Amino acid sequence: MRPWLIAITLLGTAVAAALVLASCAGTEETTITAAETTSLTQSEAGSDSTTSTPTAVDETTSTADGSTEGQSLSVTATDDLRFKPDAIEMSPGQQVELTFRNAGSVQHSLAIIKADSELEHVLAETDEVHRDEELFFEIHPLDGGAEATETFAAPSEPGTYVIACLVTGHADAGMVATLTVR
Ligand SMILES: [Cu+2]
Repeated sequence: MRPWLIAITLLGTAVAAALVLASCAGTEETTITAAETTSLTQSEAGSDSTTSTPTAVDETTSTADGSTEGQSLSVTATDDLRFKPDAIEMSPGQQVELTFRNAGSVQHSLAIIKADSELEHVLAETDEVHRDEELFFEIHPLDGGAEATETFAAPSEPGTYVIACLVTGHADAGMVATLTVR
């Protein structure tokens, strides 16, 4: 073998070895990065899900604590006959600014029914005057896309109240939510 051929062969081997080393190192790095990314994603996802729950609790807690302060609430009605959220809280007698938004296309209303009333009784009541006595608060039916904001004092009696849409058939179909006063 001629000296220059040996040199090229050695060089070739060295380059090949270097390439193998480089690719090994590259693979390891990629693996570590992928593992780190995975663990980061998991911890981020974990912290997200743990922070989102306390956030919701915090809102409820802070509003429940601020019994002397006013509270702003927003409730949305949808055409699948649901209120979102389907459970709200108020402190007894607290000033509440309630924004009711109809995100659907048909009419929806929002009524808060007294704790000592049966929902079925209120819905079956044909005498409007008598029925109004059962209602603690009502935002009359809004057209689809409409929004109304009203301020009122929360019930002074702690307990569970029913929020219902009084558009015919809606509450019966499940368009109810819960108001907890405590
Ligand atoms: Cu409705």
